[in-house]
Amino acid sequence: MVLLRLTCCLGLCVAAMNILADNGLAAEPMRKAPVEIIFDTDMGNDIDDALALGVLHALETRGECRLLAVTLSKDNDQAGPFCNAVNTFYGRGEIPIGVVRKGKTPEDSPYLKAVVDAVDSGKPRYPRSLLSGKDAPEAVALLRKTLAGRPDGTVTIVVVGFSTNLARLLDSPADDISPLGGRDLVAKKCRELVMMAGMFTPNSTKEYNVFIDAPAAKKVFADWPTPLVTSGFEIGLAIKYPAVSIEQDLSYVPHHPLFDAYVVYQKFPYDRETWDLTAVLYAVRPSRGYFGVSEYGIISVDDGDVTRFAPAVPSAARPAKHRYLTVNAEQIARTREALVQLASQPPASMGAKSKD
Ligand SMILES: [Ca+2]
Repeated sequence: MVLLRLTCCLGLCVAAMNILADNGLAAEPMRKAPVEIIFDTDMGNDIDDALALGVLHALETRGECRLLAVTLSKDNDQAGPFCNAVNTFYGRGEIPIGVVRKGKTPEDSPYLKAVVDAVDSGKPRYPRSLLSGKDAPEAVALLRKTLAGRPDGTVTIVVVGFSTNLARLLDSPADDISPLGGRDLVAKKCRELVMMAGMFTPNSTKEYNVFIDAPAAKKVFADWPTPLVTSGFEIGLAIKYPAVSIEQDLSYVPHHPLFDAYVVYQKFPYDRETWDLTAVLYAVRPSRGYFGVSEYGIISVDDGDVTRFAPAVPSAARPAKHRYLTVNAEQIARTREALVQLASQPPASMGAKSKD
């Protein structure tokens, strides 16, 4: 009898484990090392970059990721200081910041100004140590230094702007930082690239992060040596961040940099697509079922700067390492809720609990 019950119990356990495995949950232990993240952003062009940085800080506070560096693909001197101010707000002003030189979209951004130039009683509203992008290291040098300093196969790069810095990284030569050229350094140190880029629907058109620097995007899709997952335009489009969360959930402080940025980006109140937020959420929590993932294939950029996905051909010489995210109605609701909770989570110093 005891043996029978034990056998049944084991059977149920196996069944439960199978269910967990089917949901992708058993693949990860309950506690694991934080995901090591480099965040490459065109901060200043759209407000979702700012919320995505807030989400990363919340996930780090929860012990789920570690933000190693922030690199900018928007060539504006306030982009780096804005990121430094947000990092400082969340208690992590020491996170290194690298900036692009001779990059795309140098125009000023009202929301960068709203945070960087904010002054109260003669003092900066949002303290920061980086006063101008001119004082920051160049992005590719910082990418190389950051990768070289980490164990092999550990770093996840999340790019939510143009591929300018990543394309230049691939082409970077051996130097004092590393004896490896950029592509070999990426192959050795990077675990995965997660992008917000492209569009993967039957009537796809060209997408901003791709066409603003199409040669760079083409190079990354053609030459990036690690697995790559991208959140296409249609994913963030389907999941809107609610204005009510900006209006009410960030009021735990008199002044919040994400609030100040959000309300000047467009006429407030407005809901905004979560393009970049979806990429960071997937990068840190790939197995939580927030999204579906396509089969492996090869993504390329056509002559019209539109992304094209080709399923893997088993006999092909080129390995198929590219996937894109999908989302259904249930996932849209659940992912939006997760993003709201994360983007509005206070800094650790204000009482947010770390898992540790
Ligand atoms: Ca962006």
